[in-house]
Amino acid sequence: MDARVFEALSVETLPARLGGNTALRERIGDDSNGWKVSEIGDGNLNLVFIVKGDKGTAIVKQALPYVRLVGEQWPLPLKRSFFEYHALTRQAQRDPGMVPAVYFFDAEQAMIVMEYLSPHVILRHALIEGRRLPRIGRDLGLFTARTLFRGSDLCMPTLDKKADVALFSDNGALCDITESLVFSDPYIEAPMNRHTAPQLDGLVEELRRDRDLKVEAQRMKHLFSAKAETLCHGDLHSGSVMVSDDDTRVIDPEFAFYGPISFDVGMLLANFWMSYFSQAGHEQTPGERDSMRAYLLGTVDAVWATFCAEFSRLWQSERNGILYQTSLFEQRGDVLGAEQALVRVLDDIHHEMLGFAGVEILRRILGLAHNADFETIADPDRRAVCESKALKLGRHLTVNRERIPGLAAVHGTIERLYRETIS
Ligand code: SR1
Ligand code: MG
Repeated sequence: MDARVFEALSVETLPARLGGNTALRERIGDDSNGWKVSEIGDGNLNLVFIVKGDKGTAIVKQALPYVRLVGEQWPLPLKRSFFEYHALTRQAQRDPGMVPAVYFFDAEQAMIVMEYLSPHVILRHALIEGRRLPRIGRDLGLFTARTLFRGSDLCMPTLDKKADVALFSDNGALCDITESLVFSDPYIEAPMNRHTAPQLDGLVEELRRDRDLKVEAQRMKHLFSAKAETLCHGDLHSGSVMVSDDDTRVIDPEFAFYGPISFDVGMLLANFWMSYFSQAGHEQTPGERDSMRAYLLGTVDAVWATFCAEFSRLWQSERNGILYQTSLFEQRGDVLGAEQALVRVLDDIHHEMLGFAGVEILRRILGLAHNADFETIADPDRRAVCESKALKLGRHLTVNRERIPGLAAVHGTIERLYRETIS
């Protein structure tokens, strides 16, 4: 690519503009005139091209200088592509094989050339179809434990971690999106908010008048903005995971930032719980998706159990950072002290993660960025029933997170809400 000034790619211009790119040619073949290009971006922000040549296929992802979902009136820095690239390289080191391989990065063009994943599909789409993926609970539990532990002061040399905090602190525009869209806008009449109306009007008004909810949502925002604990993916929902029956990959870490360990885990679990409540809107006959619902709760249990087991393993084998040093515990023969500290750390993560899950659920139904799980339920009455149950769960998790003893209690609440009749 010769132009140093940013220029958005298109299906028509891509072969000519990237025809000289060695990394891409090596992967897909030299004959750029024969490359087949299609644009498949269905996210809120970027262009995503599949480029197929005679030797292979690759993905070209390019940031746009504005929010694609809204338009040019909402400018957004191209530098998010730089943060995505740097997050991908760190995640590839911390949990090898779990993110797409990066072939090339161009900062000026805000463009990443990366591995084409096939026969993978977006996890959210698979769950909407009622497809059960056998590996995701374990794979995502390992991914979150490894990336979040290894990116924190539990493991990293503290000067490296502090330098990385400084590097990622410039991803403020993307944090600002989360700070507004997740933690504040859902609780006021923000101009771009929408909800299923008039069916949910009453409940939405009630939630916006709910003082306890507003206070707790702000406490979650406080944690998000102040607890620079580890390098988070930053947007770990089911649209950021690609799956096949025997492989799981995490994509799109452009929202990467230093934040609480609990943030990614909470966002992820929230998306399984929303999928659970959306299933009733996708079944032809009541109860048809009972086994899918059981699978989703089982997947949440598997993510959390795997996360805890792997985090505990890393606690014992890779706790080389400035926190809870072995010199204070194991090296003085105090193994029980190290275990006690681990229990406290996991306990904090557990309660925080429930709060982050709660606000994620609420914002996907009350705010700007909805999810396809609910949006693809065409009948608004049916959709509203599913959404209102999810809203009640979101409120419960956000407000009561510190008193919820464990996931069994959450799943009891979810099953009760599912059985509840809503007129
Ligand atoms: C304006 S961006 C809206 C949402 O899309 C991204 O995937 C993030 O979840 C963000 O909140
Ligand atoms: Mg994304």
